[in-house]
Amino acid sequence: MNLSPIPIATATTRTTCPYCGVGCGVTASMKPDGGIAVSGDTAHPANLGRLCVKGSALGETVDLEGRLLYPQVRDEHGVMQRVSWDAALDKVAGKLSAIVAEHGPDAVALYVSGQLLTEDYYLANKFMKGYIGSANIDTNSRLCMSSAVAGHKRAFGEDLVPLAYEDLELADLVVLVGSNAAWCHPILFQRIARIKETRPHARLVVIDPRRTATCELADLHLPVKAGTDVWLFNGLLSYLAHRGGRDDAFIAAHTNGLDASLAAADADCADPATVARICKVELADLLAFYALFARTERVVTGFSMGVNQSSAGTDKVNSIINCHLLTGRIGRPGMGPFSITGQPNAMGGREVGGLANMLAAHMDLEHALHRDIVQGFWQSPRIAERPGYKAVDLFEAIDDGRVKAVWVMATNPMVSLPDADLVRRALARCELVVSSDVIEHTDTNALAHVLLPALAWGEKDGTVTNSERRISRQRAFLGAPGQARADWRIIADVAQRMGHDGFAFDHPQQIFDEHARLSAHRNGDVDAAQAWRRFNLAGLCGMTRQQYDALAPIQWPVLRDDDGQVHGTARLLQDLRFSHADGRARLVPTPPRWPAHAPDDDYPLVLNTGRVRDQWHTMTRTGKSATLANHVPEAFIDIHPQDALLYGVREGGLARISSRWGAMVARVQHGGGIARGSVFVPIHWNDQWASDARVGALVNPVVDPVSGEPEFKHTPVAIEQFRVAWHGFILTRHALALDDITHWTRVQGRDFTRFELAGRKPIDDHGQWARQLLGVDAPDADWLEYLDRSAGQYRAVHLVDDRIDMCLFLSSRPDLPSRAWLASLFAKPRLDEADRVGLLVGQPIDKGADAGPTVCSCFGVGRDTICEAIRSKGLAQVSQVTACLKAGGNCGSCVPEIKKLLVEVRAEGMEAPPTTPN
Ligand SMILES: Nc1nc2c(c(=O)[nH]1)N[C@H]1C(S)=C(S)[C@@H](COP(=O)(O)OP(=O)(O)OC[C@H]3O[C@@H](n4cnc5c(=O)[nH]c(N)nc54)[C@H](O)[C@@H]3O)O[C@H]1N2
Ligand SMILES: Nc1nc2c(c(=O)[nH]1)N[C@H]1C(S)=C(S)[C@@H](COP(=O)(O)OP(=O)(O)OC[C@H]3O[C@@H](n4cnc5c(=O)[nH]c(N)nc54)[C@H](O)[C@@H]3O)O[C@H]1N2
Ligand code: SF4
Ligand SMILES: [Mo]
Repeated sequence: MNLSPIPIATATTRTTCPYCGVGCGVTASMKPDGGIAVSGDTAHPANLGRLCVKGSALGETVDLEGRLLYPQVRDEHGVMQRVSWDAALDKVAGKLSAIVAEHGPDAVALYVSGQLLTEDYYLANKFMKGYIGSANIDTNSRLCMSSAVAGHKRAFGEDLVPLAYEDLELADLVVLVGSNAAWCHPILFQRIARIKETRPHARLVVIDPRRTATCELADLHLPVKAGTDVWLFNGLLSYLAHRGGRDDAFIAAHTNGLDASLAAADADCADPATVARICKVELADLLAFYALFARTERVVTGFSMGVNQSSAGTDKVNSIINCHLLTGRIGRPGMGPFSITGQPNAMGGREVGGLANMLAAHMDLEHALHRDIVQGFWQSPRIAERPGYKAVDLFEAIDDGRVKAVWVMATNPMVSLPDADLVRRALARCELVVSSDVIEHTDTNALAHVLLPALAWGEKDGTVTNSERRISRQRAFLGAPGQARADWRIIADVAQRMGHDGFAFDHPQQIFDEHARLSAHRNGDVDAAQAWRRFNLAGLCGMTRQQYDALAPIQWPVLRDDDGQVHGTARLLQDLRFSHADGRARLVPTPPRWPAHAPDDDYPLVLNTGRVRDQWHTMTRTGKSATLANHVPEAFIDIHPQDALLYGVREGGLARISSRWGAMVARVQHGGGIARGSVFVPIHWNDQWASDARVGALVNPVVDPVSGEPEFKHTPVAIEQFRVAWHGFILTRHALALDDITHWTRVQGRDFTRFELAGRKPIDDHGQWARQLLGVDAPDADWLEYLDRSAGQYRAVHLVDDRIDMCLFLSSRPDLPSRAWLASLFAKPRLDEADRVGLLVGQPIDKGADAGPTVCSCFGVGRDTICEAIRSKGLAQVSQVTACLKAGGNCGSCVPEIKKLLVEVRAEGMEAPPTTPN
């Protein structure tokens, strides 16, 4: 089968990156070899032409390998069978109708995603709330942005992100709380980094329990004890109120709630020494931060998952916003609280009301007038009247049978929800599990009864909204592969089969128009004062298809002035009119409280989970790219060296961590800037990529009481050595069955797949074992092998026509040869004698042939190459490294790491730093 994407556009197409909430503009065009060339769109205001490494590697992820291309239904033997669209849609519609008829609308649910386009999202929400008549639609944004949404609603009366990216450049102080923006929002972070070059007085403070790449450029890093942010910001509120910085005129004219909030803050946090002790930061550093905040007018406080994903997430958000309200630092250039959104359309989902406790267009489910407005506009037969299940509750309701059917769209809950083993059990019990996805084999799809193939990025067409409320078009430049259909169309197909009108669309522009009209519907009417909302797309109503296709990125609210001119809004709240009925903002009392579960003797460490630079979530798309696999090739458990000693685990070896909910195995590493008492594990790896590295299985399912967002960053765990008899790895051009191997992990290479292995069962006959595993049985095969039984080392190589076909290395210890060097042999059309000798010796014969683990993914520059250049050429600055090796010269995501290497090489007296095997 041809796995190339199908071009439909001849010219360059301007579209938007499908990964993070920065929302960078991308241009895509065909390369002469049939591949897709992707570059940054210089005209897009979010990135002005820059892309991070994930965006730059998009072209590597659009092939059809692994794609879900046809509808499938599980047969009575549990085997997936390809079926026609009619059969699949009839099955979904028929079964949903039957369950609703028998058990009522609340017995079915949709679980959707911030990776849907606004048009898809709008329709899913309309289908569920207006036609099925239940609010059982929740989204993975519950796991991500819901604390920010709840915090905004409490403070502002509406879910508003007041500022624009430009405000970060106008700020004199940027505070990043629980955000590793250098890795997770790289282009935004580079905008911050560049201000420091042009305005050296500007300051960056990072508040994170880990010393992340983001801290490399910070003037001050406060390594707070996990979960203590509310103490820190209550302490700041108290400091500002009593020692200077408060804006009494603003407080009197525009806020409520000061007294109660200040009383709550003063009660526990008035004394900085106490706060410093609780937060485990140096008192001098804390006071330096408080004083800097107090004296700097233009402050932006950016926050992300270290804030939201907490059992006190909403209070963390409000404790931050309180400080901006007390100082009146909102609605003006260069200042304000700034929720940094994760997914490409986290914001679009909020606009259409995709959460189980919201209605469409920023209206409230629990408000009778709002329900009337929405139902009247939709002319729908019903409207949900009470909130549905939030994500974690939803899967519990599936587990105990209250919900009997779930349709999952564009998310992978088997990996990304807390207590993920419960999710497995729930889905296995559920009468009907439908999954709309673009990839065939995912952990969630393995449990689905019906798989519906959706169009992927590059094929789909619609709009997304980024962190600064900017609506941008995603445009198709590839044709629909196989029988894949747009998500909105699949929803409309099912709705219509269930007998619902209101879904007769044949282009996303019509859906966008309906969404825009609803946002303006009775918005600001005198007889509907309680339905006034900032979210308004009046200026985008009635666009023609051509206008929609040509839509330039624009920030909402989008209004039309008296001359008919359409204009967006860069900065909100300049008029200081908040969306509460009295027009005022609220300071919210946030009495501090500890995370739900504290470590104890059985589970003495705190598990913190998050992202690495070059992977996206459950790796269904980024996992395909060899460029992106290099930076962090396998899952790891980052632990402080002293804790490693204490618990008997060793860097480079395997360890098992377990919690009351589940367990996983990964490689131990140091160097992630982690404090004692905690471990950090990336969220990305799952059953498609490793035998046992799904961290969601361990995460406690405790949620924030207001937002329902899970406590992803704080689960008590235990760690122990994972004992094995041998370690090994394979690089191969072929598929492999590894069912009998104790532990494995898979890494995408450019011309091969790499497997890291470890086994419990000792191997007797290495040669026979290796030939069987690799499937090399021909007696005349070009097979080289070497065994040193006493050292416990074995190496085997299979060549075909002098070209390397596969190689396997085993050792009783995890001290195996460099994979980077072996990978380079796969690019060679034939191996020479030196390569063959090197293979058997287990290291390159030429000095310098080993680049080490990749630091710069854009130019493929390894750590050893960089360290060697620093040493031999006496380099002292990142710019010199870039001039010499190009590293760091494209997307810039690796600049913090190069900086660190410069320091380390010099500090260690010309020794390269140790790392895990690459
Ligand atoms: N490379 C990459 N980029 C991404 C994504 C991806 O998968 N890969 N996903 C996108 C999505 S959906 C999201 S939501 C964003 C997430 O972006 P971020 O929120 O920046 O990323 P995380 O790594 O989840 O967590 C951020 C930091 O919170 C810290 N933290 C943990 N506990 C606490 C605490 O109690 N207090 C404080 N102050 N900090 C704490 C962690 O140590 C971590 O460094 O990234 C987006 N961008
Ligand atoms: N332990 C831990 N867990 C976490 C987090 C954490 O920090 N720690 N973070 C949470 C956060 S913030 C988030 S956002 C979630 C993300 O978690 P998920 O949403 O589960 O992760 P993804 O891998 O992005 O899943 C997207 C799925 O949709 C598919 N897909 C891609 N494009 C399309 C499309 O156009 N249409 C359809 N129908 N399918 C598509 C992909 O193949 C993939 O299977 O993880 C959450 N889980
Ligand atoms: S920062 Fe990177 S991942 Fe995020 S939108 Fe831009 S290019 Fe895409
Ligand atoms: Mo997210």
